[in-house]
Amino acid sequence: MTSSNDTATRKTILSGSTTTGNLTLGNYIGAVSNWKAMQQDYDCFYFIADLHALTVAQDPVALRERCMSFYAQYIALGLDPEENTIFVQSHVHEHAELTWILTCMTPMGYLNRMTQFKDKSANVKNVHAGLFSYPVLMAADILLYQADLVPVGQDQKQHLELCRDLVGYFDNRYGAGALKVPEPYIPEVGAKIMSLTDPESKMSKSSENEKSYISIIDQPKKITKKIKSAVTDSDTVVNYDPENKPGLANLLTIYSVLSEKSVPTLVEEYEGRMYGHLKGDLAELVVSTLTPYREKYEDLMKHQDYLRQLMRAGAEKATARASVTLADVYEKTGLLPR
Ligand code: AQP
Repeated sequence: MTSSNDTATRKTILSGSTTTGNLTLGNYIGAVSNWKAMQQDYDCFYFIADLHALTVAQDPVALRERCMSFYAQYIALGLDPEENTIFVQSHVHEHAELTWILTCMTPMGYLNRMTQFKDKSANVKNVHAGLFSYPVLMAADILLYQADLVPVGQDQKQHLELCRDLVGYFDNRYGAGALKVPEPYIPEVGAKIMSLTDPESKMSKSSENEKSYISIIDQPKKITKKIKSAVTDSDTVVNYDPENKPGLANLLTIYSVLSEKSVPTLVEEYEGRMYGHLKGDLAELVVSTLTPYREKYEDLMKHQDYLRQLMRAGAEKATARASVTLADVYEKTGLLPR
């Protein structure tokens, strides 16, 4: 008899977040809360994408500290290291190795068409090859674990398509069987959370303007200040109009997701009241949602030996799966075994 908890029959899901800052409320709503919901039903691989962080210049000391902090944030938010495989990307050297094999099969023209590259390189003075070819690293991340499903937002669809095509290129040249074609997974609940200072752009953890995002480990005072000073419009009527009132629409979206009340219900509740009332109540809601996570995080950070132990166990579990895929790829590619 099999149950939904049987690893052998569960589909594999892979996802990760880049260590370019602390996880934001956007990462929590758009990604981690869905990852949590999936951990009972899928064989989940959640990783800390530190190699991806290197696509832009990083201070080595800050990067190392952030990696540990990120791991604690994953666990504090409720990802279960027993139930899932939670690991640091650079601890599994197979990621870099498979990337090289796949890079040697990726047409330059394909990477040139990536809209994310155009966006990410637009304001960068010296664009490096890593920023250009990181979708190949992303493909290796997915393919190493024989992932069936990959949660993707609109902005990542092109990258998943490349990954699927790379399996085809590999199979054509070397024969099928080593790599599995992944499918996109569109979460049932998902919202794109926008910047608090520029509601036309996504809330991003690497933003230079700290007021634009809420970090999941921000102190209550900071959260309240950021929400109260969030950019809205000069109107006073609370209604949902993303085109003309993107700032207010963003606050209503956050409120709706965290309170599990629909946006129309909230609009009705705030009829005849000012934006300030809504901001005050939302600040309280965000603080009460994030406080238990922050407290757990602060406690975990006092036990770094324990975190290291979890990290090592995660790396071992991940390597067990990744090394089998890589060995198969090396064999098919014609590399001489050691
Ligand atoms: N604002 C957001 N709203 C909803 N979902 C979001 N995600 C990120 N920002 C939002 C989702 O979080 C997952 C992990 O993303 P990531 O950390 O690898 O990279 P990202 O999408 O580029 O996130 P950031 O915070 O904007 O990072 P930086 O600043 O480094 O570029 C993904 O599933 C993403 O959709």
